[in-house]
Amino acid sequence: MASVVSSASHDAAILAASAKHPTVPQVYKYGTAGFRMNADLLDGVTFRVGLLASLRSRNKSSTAIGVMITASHNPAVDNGVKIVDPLGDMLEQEWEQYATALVNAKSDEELVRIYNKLATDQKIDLTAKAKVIYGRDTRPSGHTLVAALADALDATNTQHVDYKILTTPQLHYLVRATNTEGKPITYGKVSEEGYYEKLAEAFVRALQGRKIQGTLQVDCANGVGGPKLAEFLKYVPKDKVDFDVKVVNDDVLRPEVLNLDCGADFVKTKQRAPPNPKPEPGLRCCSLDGDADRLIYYWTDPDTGFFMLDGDRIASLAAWFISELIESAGLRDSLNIGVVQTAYANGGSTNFITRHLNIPVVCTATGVKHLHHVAQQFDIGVYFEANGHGTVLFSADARKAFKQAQPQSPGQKDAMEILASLADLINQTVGDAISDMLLVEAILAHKNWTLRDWAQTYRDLPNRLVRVEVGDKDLFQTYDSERRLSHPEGAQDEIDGAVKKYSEARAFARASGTENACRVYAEAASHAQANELADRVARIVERYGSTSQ
Ligand code: G16
Repeated sequence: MASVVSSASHDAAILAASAKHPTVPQVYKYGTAGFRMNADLLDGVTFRVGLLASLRSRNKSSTAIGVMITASHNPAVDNGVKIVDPLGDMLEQEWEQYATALVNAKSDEELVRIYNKLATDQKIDLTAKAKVIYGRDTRPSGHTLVAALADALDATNTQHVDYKILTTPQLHYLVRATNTEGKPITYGKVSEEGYYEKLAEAFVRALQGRKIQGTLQVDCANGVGGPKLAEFLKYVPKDKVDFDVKVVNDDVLRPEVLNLDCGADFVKTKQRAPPNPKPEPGLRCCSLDGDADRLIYYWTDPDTGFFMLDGDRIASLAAWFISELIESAGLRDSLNIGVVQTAYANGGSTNFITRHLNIPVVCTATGVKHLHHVAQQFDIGVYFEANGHGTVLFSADARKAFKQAQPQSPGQKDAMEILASLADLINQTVGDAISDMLLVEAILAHKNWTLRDWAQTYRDLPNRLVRVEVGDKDLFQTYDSERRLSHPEGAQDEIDGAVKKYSEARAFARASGTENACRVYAEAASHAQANELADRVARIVERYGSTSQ
């Protein structure tokens, strides 16, 4: 009876609140990273995401669910909204379709019907407590979207906490920390400060007194990473670690410069350093993206130009370092390690990891949500997308082994201590550019390597990534972890025909899940061939993507 009464009161409250947050009629889809589009279209979408988040919390025994408002690498005029599950990972995929159904409801009444049907189908008690915590990036549109979200949470009697401006990984951290508070294994203090303290403390332990060489210039894409990195640096104890960081592109007061000619996506897709400030030759540089979950390293050289160390390089560096530590710790027989990549991974990196490091590699569809779940199948799962988005997951068994195994030598003890510190340093919920940057810095310090030393570990195949505007990107459907097109019919045959003309070549096309466009990737034996192949495939995609074809 209680739930009937509650459902009726929910209905009235949702109807009243929803009337203030209409959606603009069009087809919406929960994509690679939630709903992402021009911010003007997102008010009603965000309201409805709030409804779903409240249901999800009640469905998950009243644990806290996260909602992040960000469009990450997209232009400043866009925004986005995505849901974070109780352990800080992305929303379970089955629920993405429920989000899509709620957001596409054609009227407030239909919205309430779908909401109630979902509650009934999932046996959700609408009188149970619900909690949602949320944050947003620096986009001005985030203000009103947060208000729409709060209206949905109030209408559904959901307790909510507004963490205001955060990096995406910080929100993921806070969700897990909230849900593990007071448990035998906690994730960290439930505050932004707790996040900085955890990282800084683990960074000091991971370094074991090793020196970090020279200055690191960090381009923050004029996004939330700028102020948050500056804040983090205050927590690094100067007497223990000499970490000379120059923070650039940290202007969050002019929203229009967000991701403009800077940031990890610019560096990766343009394959060049941000023009401003021009990096000094040889300086160790890295770029974060607009919400600080991607990381790309690079340096410039007067003779050889620009050299980039992307997500594939970070994955191979991390897998190499950690597998050496596992060996030194005497844990090789008890813990397995694997690497997860997507079709964008450079063939050079996959060869290096499988043949030289002898570590298995699994390929998944694009989107960290896919990689994360596969990585969980290993004791140590290293996952990175080539665009610099990724992390390393440690299983409960692995963490236990690092802390409890009895070291037989000082070398084993050191290795176990570093492994234990890495399990704290590396964000266990999602890719985190600040945490990944500390990981890279710690590894380079241990190996006493420059970026040039790191770059020499293997040779990348020349490659090119192209963004292609098409009439209807949804015409492009893929299989085989997005490496092949099933639709439009005939397109894959033409791509295969183009690939055959080049040596050591590979190419694929897929619809983006965060932008209204298709992406084409090509690699081949030379830069000229990779560029030519990418152009050919882009033209095929353009032709098949125009609805008039
Ligand atoms: C998001 C996802 C990433 C994905 C990227 C591009 O990144 O979290 O996993 O690689 O979008 O996806 P797509 O090619 O489908 O547009 P971010 O950093 O924008 O949140």
